[in-house]
Amino acid sequence: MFFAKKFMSGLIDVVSNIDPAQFVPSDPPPPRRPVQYAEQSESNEEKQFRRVFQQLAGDDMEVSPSELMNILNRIVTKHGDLKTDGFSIESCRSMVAVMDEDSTGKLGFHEFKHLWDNIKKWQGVYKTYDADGSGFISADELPNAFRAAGFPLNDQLFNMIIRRYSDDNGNLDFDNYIGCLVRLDAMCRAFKTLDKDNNGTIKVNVQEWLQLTMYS
Ligand SMILES: [Ca+2]
Ligand SMILES: [Ca+2]
Ligand SMILES: [Ca+2]
Repeated sequence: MFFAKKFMSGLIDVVSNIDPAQFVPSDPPPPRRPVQYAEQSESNEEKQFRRVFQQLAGDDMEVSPSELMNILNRIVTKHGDLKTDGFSIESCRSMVAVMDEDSTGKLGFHEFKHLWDNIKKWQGVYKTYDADGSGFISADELPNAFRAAGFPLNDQLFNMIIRRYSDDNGNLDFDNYIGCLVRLDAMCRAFKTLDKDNNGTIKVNVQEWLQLTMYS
């Protein structure tokens, strides 16, 4: 009886100590609007960002995975305090896929700005929670960093993230950290969209499941 009770409470603990309502994924980018209208209603910050975007994106006005890789790698070389072995094309393809709301295969202005704002925000978290200044987020720094980023996961999920994204010593470098958070954020947003009645459970068919997992 004692065992059963302990087992049950342990089970309930595992089920209930993670509450998707506590996740704070970023807001989705606004829907695509006609360029003329979009430009009229833009804030100064958006106008400035649009000029930078035009230079980065080139003639097609969209950022491809390889363009994203070049942009990010150019930036991290200027930040010596962020340890990284560089953003790989595979990680950039994944980031484009999960941010690509309109399925063009590249990032348009609002998709890119959404990603950019998140990277800036999470870079601040990385610096703050790299408590020993090693340039990496170690396994014991990771839970607080992820909580600060808006994702209060449980130990099981933190350990899974370390297994998947950290190196042999349990250190998460900057590119792996950003790749992981972009994906986590996008998956939480997708979950919230699918969880229409907000009860913490979703029902997906195989088509939806494959769309979600294979284009990511
Ligand atoms: Ca890396
Ligand atoms: Ca797109
Ligand atoms: Ca550290």
